[in-house]
Amino acid sequence: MWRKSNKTFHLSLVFVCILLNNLIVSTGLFIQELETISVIIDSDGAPDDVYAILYLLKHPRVSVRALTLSCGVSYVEEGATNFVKLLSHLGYEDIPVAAGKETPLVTNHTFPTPWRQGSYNFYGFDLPHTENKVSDLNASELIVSIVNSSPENITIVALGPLTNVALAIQSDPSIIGKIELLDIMGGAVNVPGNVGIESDIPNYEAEWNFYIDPHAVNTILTSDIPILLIPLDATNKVPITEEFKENLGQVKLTPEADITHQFLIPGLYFWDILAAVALTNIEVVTIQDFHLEVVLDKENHEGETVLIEGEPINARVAIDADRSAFETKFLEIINSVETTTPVTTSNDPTTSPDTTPAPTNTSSMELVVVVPTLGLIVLHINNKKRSLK
Ligand SMILES: [Ca+2]
Repeated sequence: MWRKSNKTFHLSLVFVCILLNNLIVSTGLFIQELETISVIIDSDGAPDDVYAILYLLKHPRVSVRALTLSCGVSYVEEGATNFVKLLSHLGYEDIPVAAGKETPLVTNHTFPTPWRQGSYNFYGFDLPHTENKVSDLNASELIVSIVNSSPENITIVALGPLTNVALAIQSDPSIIGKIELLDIMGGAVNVPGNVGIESDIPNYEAEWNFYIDPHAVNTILTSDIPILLIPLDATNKVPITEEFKENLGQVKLTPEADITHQFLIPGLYFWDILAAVALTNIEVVTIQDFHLEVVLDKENHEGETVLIEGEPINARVAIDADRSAFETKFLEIINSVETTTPVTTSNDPTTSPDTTPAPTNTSSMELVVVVPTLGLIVLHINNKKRSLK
């Protein structure tokens, strides 16, 4: 009798396991939720970079290993200092911040000076003083160090000109094989650029990030790094509206949501944050595979993205975006309330004797899955996170 009951129990257990396995295979849900993406964020310190960074910091599947500052909207030293303060304020002290090269590889292109000067006071966002410092390594050195010492491949999210990433792979080409993905906000493939319409520079073909350092773009496009490109073709579909900002102001529950609300500028676009959300939820964009090149020095076309037919594919390109799906996912993450535990480890090779970057912190989240035949399944997922001050 005992044996029969035991056998029945085991058969039931096998049945449940098969059912769960089929659910996992058919939906991919659990596997997707449990994968962690190890990320270095290379940013040019602009206001829209801020909430892209906050989204990645807050996402339960993303482990941010470092933040590096590229030449771009911010001056690199000011941008790096701003981000050290921001990370300290939010409890992410263990994530190293490094300043990059102040100028592009070859050109003397810059964003308009008044835009750059906003970095002197972090665009009006006041943050408390911190004793934490910018890393002693420069940006490309930190990228190389972290990629080489990481036990798993690293994804780089590039939210500004690609100068730092290009310098990193030029200084150590062996890291190319250890870069899982380079997720780039930049370029304009089948749409006009935004340089000429936002400045007195007569270049109407290039997007700003590609315009600033076309030689860095060329270095990346001619490497073998897997590229996900989020150009203006997709970001034009996600404008920042007064309605979105007003709605966020009414529902914000977290410091990250509050800071995002302060940095949102209606009339502009969700440029960098679309690249961040597409990294975790590719369904918010429509992808086509292309061979892309970039114009280096043709007058008034520097940085123009050129699509070449018949050549090997070198980039997965977002040509459209689902605005509603994007906004929903963005709000879901930036406004999620989680339980957290304190930070205990450091990722900065200049301050930690451990050369293997560890996940930054831990927290737990609950993934609630409704299965008609089994009721609720609640998974507790350990993840890196921070303690909010
Ligand atoms: Ca940016």
